[in-house]
Amino acid sequence: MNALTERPEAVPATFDVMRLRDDFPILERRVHGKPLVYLDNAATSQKPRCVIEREARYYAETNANIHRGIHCLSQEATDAYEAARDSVRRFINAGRREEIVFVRGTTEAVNLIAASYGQRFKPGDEILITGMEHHSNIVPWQLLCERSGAILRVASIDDAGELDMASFEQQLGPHTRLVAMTHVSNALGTINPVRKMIDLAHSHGAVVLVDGAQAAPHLEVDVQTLDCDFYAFSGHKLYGPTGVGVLYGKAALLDSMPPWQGGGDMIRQVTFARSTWNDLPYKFEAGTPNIAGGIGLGTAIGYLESIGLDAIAAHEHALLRQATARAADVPGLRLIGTARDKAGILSFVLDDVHAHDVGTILDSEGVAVRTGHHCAMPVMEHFGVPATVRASFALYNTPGEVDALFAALAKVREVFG
Ligand code: 7TS
Repeated sequence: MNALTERPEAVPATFDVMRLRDDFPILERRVHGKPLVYLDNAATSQKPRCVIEREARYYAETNANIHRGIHCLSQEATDAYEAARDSVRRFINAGRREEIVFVRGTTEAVNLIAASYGQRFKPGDEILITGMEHHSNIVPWQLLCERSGAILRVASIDDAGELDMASFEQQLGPHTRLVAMTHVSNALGTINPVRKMIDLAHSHGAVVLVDGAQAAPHLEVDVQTLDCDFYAFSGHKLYGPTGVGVLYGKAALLDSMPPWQGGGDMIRQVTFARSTWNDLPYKFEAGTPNIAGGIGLGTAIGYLESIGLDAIAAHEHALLRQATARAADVPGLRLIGTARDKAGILSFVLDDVHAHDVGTILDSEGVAVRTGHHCAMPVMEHFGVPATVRASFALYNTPGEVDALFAALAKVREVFG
């Protein structure tokens, strides 16, 4: 699958899911005496041994602060951290390494843009988002609107959970300064036609931030082909560590933006009268970062590249097809999110059983899913449900695990009649 066609190819014969599972120590665990069936990957994915070992090795052999020591360990740590930045650059095909800003995660990336780029917003300026955003791509804009007098607009979604393109086009106008949309919806699985949306936004002179939290682990992302201005994602959903993520920004834009946090590393010179800023990307990286996390993210990216995003996308899509077909046979099951282009996310409700009760019974069978509003309350409101059950797939999930999910759902039916 790639960002342009968004159509999965066949799973290549070289993709051996049972062999890949051996890379993930946690998958050997049992939960409540049952084998763990981990289907909560949209919340966070499990970590391959190479990532776990890389972080441990960093602390055991290299640990030092970066960008400041002349001593050997500090230089080695700096080299490893900066090599991870190069891996990220290659992974999303950014043109320059200065365009890769390490942050804590997608949430922090969006807040960075709102705090820094947002300083130029004036009363009457408009920010356009979609009706399927995660709270982290809603609330920072609401805060910015309160500060600046800007107006938040929302393009609606339809009952399949697809973006209403007519609404999107209608909401774009001469006052639209920024468009921020998710690449893949975490609550619905919808893959948005981001390339087209970006082109439309640009034709109205707006800059575009893509929330790639749910896309980067599952689709090939090429920020130059997309021509997005900003792209954000989190390491922990990408088989990497928690507490590290990425903000990609076009160099000219990042250059034009003020820092958002002050402190060490982000300055060139400090006097009590005034300070000047470091070059990109360090201008946006105040203080000691998550060094081990950044290095671990670089390892996770190497791991993903060794398997191939196309193969992963095809495998996950096959699981989604299997699960969607099985869901049709479960009495009272209503799918929430039936877009034509979907990533490996199956969100649903059972007509007479609360999602939390479903989740609890699934957990007792060893099946880990997320239940709730998935930090996308407006999506729940659109579909008129308080919560859904969400199974989300990763590269290590198997057809047998999809069967286990539906066997556990049959238990729910037994309990609730
Ligand atoms: N954007 C989307 C589309 C997300 O799915 C998430 C996290 C975020 C932003 C925020 O990412 P963070 O790493 O900064 O927290 N989504 C979920 C989820 O679906 N279940 O738990 C977290």
